[in-house]
Amino acid sequence: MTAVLDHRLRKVRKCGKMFPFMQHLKIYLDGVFVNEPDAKISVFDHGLLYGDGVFEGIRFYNGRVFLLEEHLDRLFDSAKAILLTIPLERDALRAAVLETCRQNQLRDGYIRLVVTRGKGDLGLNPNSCLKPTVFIIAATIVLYPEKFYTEGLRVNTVPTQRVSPAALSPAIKSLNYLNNIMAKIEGNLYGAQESILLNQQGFVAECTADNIFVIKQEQILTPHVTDGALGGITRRLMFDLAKKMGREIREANLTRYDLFVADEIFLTGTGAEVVPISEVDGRKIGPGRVGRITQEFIAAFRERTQNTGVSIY
Ligand code: PXG
Repeated sequence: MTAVLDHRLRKVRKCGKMFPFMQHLKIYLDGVFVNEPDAKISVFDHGLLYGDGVFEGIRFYNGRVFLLEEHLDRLFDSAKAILLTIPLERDALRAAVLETCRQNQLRDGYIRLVVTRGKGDLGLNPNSCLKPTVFIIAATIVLYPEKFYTEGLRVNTVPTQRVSPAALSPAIKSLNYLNNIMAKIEGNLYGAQESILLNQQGFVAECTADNIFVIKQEQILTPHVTDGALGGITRRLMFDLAKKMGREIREANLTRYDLFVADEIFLTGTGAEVVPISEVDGRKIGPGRVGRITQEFIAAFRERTQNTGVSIY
């Protein structure tokens, strides 16, 4: 083992990037790139103390950042909604995202772009925070195993309701994910692979990090964003892909019953991509294999990821 490691280390020294797993990630932190062990923020940062901040999860495929402008739009909107001024112009932020990918010599992976309220005092008043903290991580992503895409996920609806838009808009992609995490914990307790949240009226909202689509007799339905769904960027892409496929997606109030009797269900998200559902609360969905329309969306999505995006190199 030692011999193998020594051999690898020699190669790393000689070839630099041959074994990137043995090197530290380079993290963008407030304008500079630092090695991951040195990428530290204050324990007084309100992002940590209160979840006061916003973020985006972005994918890059084949050397191109996928739907980057849409993610920047949403980040700036989330920040505006919480009266947080991002301390970089949009062009500079875009450049920082691309440079973070380059610094890590990656062509496929996942970007976490985070803006926190910054360091303040122990009170929750954001006025004590003088400068927002910006950091960007670009890394490889651990995907769902391929069998999830061929066999589908077992999911459960959970007791935790999606936070009401009157309390905190689910459209804001904030650093406070406890609502989603509670739902995830409940799903874990049921042995589910993902959890579906309902809103206070009992309508389906979304999953912990994904939007949901239901197909019944060729009709494709998805909850309204006003039912508590994040305006997912992958969700929006589905409308575009559907149009190209000669299909239509309609927004609707959906109940658990609509899930139980669906012909097909799939989830969409930056992390999960397009992933089929095979079971909801013990009810098998459709014929027990990935449905035909879901397969069409998966194929169209994959094609789009490989052929579009902002070039990194
Ligand atoms: N709903 C919620 C609550 C989300 O957080 C989505 C829907 C899907 O949106 P997009 O724009 O990605 O299609 C999200 C997205 C993670 C992670 O690391 C979470 C998201 C995205 C990327 C990574 O858990 N959330």
